[in-house]
Amino acid sequence: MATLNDVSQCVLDGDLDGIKVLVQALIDDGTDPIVIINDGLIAGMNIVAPLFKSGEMFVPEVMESADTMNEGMKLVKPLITDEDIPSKGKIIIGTVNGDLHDIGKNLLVMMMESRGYTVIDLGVDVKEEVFSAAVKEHKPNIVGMSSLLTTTMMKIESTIKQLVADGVRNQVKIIIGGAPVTQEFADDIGADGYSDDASTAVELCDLMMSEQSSPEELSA
Ligand code: B1M
Repeated sequence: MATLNDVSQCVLDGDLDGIKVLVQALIDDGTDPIVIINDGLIAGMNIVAPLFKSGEMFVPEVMESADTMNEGMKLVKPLITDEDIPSKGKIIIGTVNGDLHDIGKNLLVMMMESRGYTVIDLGVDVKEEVFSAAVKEHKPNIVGMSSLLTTTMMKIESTIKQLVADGVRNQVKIIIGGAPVTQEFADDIGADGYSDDASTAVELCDLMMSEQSSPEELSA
């Protein structure tokens, strides 16, 4: 008989075929879909994150695990309503203006989603005003910006300036990352947080959300 531990292990192994069989078996056995998500699928990704951080898993393996989790989610999602899984918070993510690199950003998106965040991925080459319009429209808790080029790093700063000019800077926390970005740079340009890898970025968001009493307070 399939168990929740088998599901977690399957996510860890990135076993796309196995996950469908296991999740369907648990559904057929009458296991609560929310339990399958929290104690099977997400629990599996929670094992992946520290292994990636410690260098015991690499980018392609983490992506396979995230794909496997998503494959399992496809089976359980129709059985639940959105209200059944409260979002941990909303985050807008994009690679900044002029920059087309998205592998690290996509990894971050997958890890954020697997940790229960609602993620709005704006993609690559995201202009300053597009970030700002998205903040106004979606009212996220956090904005994440990725830059991989020394030539586009300053677009993070110009995006922050755009948010200030449009009066929405204080409604969000801002985290930044990408190969050329440093904590010192983040401090200089007035970002709220910096991380050099995707799993620490998720931990940083968890910390920011725990410090944030309520979205209403941030937007006050
Ligand atoms: Co480009 N590229 N690239 N490239 N590329 C680099 C970045 C480069 C360092 C290579 C080199 O010369 N050694 C160099 C930049 C030099 C510099 O600015 N100092 C470079 C260059 C020059 C260029 C072009 C200008 C080349 C050219 O055309 N002459 C061009 C620019 C295009 C553009 O963006 N306008 C270009 C193009 C490309 C490809 C399209 C071919 C491809 C991108 C494909 C894609 O992303 N879909 C590409 C690639 C693949 C790379 C390298 C080889 C790998 C980047 C990568 O995906 N790493 C890269 C060299 C390198 O980094 N070793 C290079 C894996 C990924 C998981 O890591 O994105 O760093 P990374 O993400 C990490 C952390 O940084 C962090 O988490 C991730 C890990 O957990 N992180 C965040 C990332 N974003 C975060 C956001 C956060 C928090 C953490 O909060 C919001």
